[in-house]
Amino acid sequence: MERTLIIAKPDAVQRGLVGEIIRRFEARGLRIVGMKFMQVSQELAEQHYAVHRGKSFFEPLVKYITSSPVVVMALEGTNAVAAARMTIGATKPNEAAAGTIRGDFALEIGRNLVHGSDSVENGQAEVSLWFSEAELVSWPRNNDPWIFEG
Ligand code: IDP
Ligand code: MG
Repeated sequence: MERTLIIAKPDAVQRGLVGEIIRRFEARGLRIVGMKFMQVSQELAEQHYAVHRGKSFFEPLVKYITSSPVVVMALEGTNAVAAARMTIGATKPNEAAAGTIRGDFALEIGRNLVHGSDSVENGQAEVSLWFSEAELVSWPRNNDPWIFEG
């Protein structure tokens, strides 16, 4: 089953939007297989955002994600990566559609509330970066047959 890594970033935690964010992914049908509240280290932030190293926003981005605690989740489901990205909305909140998390709750790119993996490959890699095997739970959900056809 496809997996994606979701982070409710520091602004989401500080603004009390964690429940609202989790609610949207749960309602979508994605199955939670890992979740934790944590302070992100400089090292983990730099690893997670390694692809952006050298860009003008890299340092502010690392500062943002390490500025205050986050809630990180591993979610599973059919097309989990693409579905979660649609639920999150465009990177620039001013371009994010109404009805998406960013489109409903955010205004600026540097305070865009949520991270979601951007490819199936990165979904697997990011879940492995943020969670140990022992922190991930594979479980059958009672309503799976009403969400997953196959
Ligand atoms: P994504 O989070 O929608 O996948 P990415 O392009 O991967 O977007 O960028 C990672 C994060 O870096 C964004 O969510 C945003 O917080 C921040 N970011 C990206 N581009 C900029 C920018 O031009 N200015 C400030 N922050 C940016
Ligand atoms: Mg990205």
